[in-house]
Amino acid sequence: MQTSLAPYGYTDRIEQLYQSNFERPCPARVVRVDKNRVMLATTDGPLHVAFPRLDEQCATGDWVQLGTNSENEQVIAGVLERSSLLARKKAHDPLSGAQVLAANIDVVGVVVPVDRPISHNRLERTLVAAWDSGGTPLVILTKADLSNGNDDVVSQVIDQAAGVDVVTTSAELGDGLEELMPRVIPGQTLVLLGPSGAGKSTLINALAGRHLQDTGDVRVVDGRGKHTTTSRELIPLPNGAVLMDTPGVRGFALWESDAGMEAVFGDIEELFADCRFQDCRHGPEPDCAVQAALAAGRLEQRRWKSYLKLQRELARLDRQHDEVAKRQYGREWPKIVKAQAKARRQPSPPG
Ligand SMILES: Nc1nc2c(ncn2[C@@H]2O[C@H](COP(=O)(O)OP(=O)(O)OP(=O)(O)O)[C@@H](O)[C@H]2O)c(=O)[nH]1
Ligand SMILES: [Mg+2]
Ligand SMILES: [Zn+2]
Repeated sequence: MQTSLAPYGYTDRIEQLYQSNFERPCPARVVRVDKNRVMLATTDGPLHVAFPRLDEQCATGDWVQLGTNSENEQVIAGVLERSSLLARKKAHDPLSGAQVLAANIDVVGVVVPVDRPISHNRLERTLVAAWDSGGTPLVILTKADLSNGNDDVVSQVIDQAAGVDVVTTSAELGDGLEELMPRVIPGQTLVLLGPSGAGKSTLINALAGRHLQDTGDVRVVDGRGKHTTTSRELIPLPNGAVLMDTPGVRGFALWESDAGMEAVFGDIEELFADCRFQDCRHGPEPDCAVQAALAAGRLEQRRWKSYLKLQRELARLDRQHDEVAKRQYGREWPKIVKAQAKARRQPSPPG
């Protein structure tokens, strides 16, 4: 096997993927995407290339095929099929589509700092997106040394994580690192997601055992805080695992969700089967299982509201997709809708 890319997660599986797609594989992994150029890890070391003009754009973590253009410059000639993809809706632009945050990640670390009140809404959203990415979510509590012995925070998070493993760390004290490390085995990629100042870069430095990423005090200048990390970047660890540092995100607007909503809110969706009416809207209808659970305190008001809000957001997105497709396909649109509906009715192939 080609080993010089091993620190960036080049495994037998990736090698086979290249061999089945290209006659002459020329592998590289996207380490960072800047405004006009992309930094790659190649078999000959780091390489900067222009942002590719492909139908499909590349993201940090992508495996790409290198080629040359007519001027004999090295370029990205193709993007390999992704094993997982973390995306969110682009901010401030309702129709602009998805922003791909990271590709080919095995573990999605949802970083929750315990030095401030937990944002349940953010945690839920990030968990939904993590499930939908195809990676395995892992909740990482940070700054445990600043929690004032507040076990409440930890138990609240465990409660909300709905079966996702929770690891408590303090980069300051070096606590929890030996618990975290076995979660990312050699060849795997772990992305860290969380608010600015959560300690993502500090944790990466602690895991790497040296200062690789700049870290910074949390300064609230304009209510937006100050982001120390400004781009998503792959960082190889000595044990052969790969970490991805990301800039703190303020919000996490969902893109598409199916498995994610079910994983995080499955207990709520199960209740629907017990409502008297199949089309119950879970309001004033008689014998509504949701209202009964709320009244009995078996379902938290906050979680129910949060669920409804995310569903509305996803429904709005669906309508927007439809609008865009309508414009794109014009009169072909009704046919496409029918074909899609038919495809959905058909059982998916085994495997
Ligand atoms: N006490 C304590 N402070 C920590 C710990 N981890 C991080 N910090 C501090 O928290 C601040 C922010 O840490 P960063 O690692 O820069 O946070 P970040 O999540 O990378 O932030 P962005 O890059 O802006 O997204 C720094 O001043 C760190 O020294 C910890 O475990 N304990
Ligand atoms: Mg950072
Ligand atoms: Zn109901």
